[in-house]
Amino acid sequence: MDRNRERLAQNDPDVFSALVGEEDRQRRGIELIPSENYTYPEVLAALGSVFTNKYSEGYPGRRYYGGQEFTDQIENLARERACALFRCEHANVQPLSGSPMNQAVYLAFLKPGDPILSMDLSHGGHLTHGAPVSHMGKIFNFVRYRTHPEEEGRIDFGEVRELALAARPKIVLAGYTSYPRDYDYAEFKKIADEIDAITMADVSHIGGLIAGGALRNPFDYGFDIVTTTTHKSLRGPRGGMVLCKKKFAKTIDQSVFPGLQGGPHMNTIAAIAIALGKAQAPEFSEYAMTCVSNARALARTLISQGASLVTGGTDNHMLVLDSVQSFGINGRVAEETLDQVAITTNKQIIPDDPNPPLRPSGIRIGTPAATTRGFREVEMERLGHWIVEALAAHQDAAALERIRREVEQLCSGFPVPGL
Ligand code: DSN
Repeated sequence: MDRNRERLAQNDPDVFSALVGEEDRQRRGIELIPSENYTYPEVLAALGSVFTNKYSEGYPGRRYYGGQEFTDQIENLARERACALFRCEHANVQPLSGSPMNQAVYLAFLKPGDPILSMDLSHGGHLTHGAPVSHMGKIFNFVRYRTHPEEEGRIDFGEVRELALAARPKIVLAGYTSYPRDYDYAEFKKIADEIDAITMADVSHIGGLIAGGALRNPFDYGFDIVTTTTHKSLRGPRGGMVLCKKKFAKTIDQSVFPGLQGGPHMNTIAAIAIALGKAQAPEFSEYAMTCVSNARALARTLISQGASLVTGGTDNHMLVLDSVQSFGINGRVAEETLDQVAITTNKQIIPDDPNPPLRPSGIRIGTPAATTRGFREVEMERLGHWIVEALAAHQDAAALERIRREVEQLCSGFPVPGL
């Protein structure tokens, strides 16, 4: 045991026992929540480092506190690596996580009441894309596009254009949190150009897949601003980045600090630099491609067993399973059933869901964490069979117990990084 861990065990056994419990949970079962991952041991080391002691308001070379030679080094490194990886001109790596990251962009360009076009939460958009319950949804006038069953659950760009021409939003936002397809950024850009709007993509879920070349990069289609969290498919610490064209750099930087935030979390920025460095290696590209091929293998298995997936499949790392249609159970029951067999997923509303968010009609399933752990198509197929078996037998305690043992047996052959 390392010295700091030993001190924690001795000095705060309550926190230590929860930590050990969580390590055991992560080791025993498999994580299939699409927004989660197992980060690198190096990232864990940086997060627990003395960079957490430091206040660094401002930006490299222009700080409000002394003692910044090493914080400047790591923030510059993170910014340079982000720009190289995403082929962009400027990166702000200070957002504390996804919500402030998106808020900083809105507050940089919009006044209260201004229109912005985004994906409806109930059709796959994120809470921070203007859900009525969010503060941003109350401050700005979010106009929402949706997906359509007659378009196989895809976006209808005719509708996006009509909404854009009618509302004349200042920002056209492409981004999702529960949509298993890639986006056609060229179409969004064409529509935004017609009304002279800023193009913003929130690629939080797929940042790692874009960095690894497995999905389209919005900057290749002329987008102005891309936001991404760093802890999902990018495999870094919990944090956020705003990437943009040079002409927006100053406005974005001022909006993050001093506009919205105070001191950046320098231990997180050190960890972001590490994750971005790892993402520059050729193996990361292989990882990104495997997240996608694993998702396809899982989708094929589920569909072949009669399960119903929103949009009929996946282009990315994520599947949205309609548990009501497939197994006659709501997403909460499905999530709890899979918890019992050591497979972690999350309940999820599906487009035009008649059920409420805490008892929605589906679950989300994703591959980034399982892929990090070394799962390949053969393991995804086994998981697919267990998922179907467990959901179909959700009231059969003996069957669930047997499946749990089988899942744990499989997981024992795939160590969690850092554990
Ligand atoms: N909560 C994240 C997700 O699961 O998609 C997004 O913030």
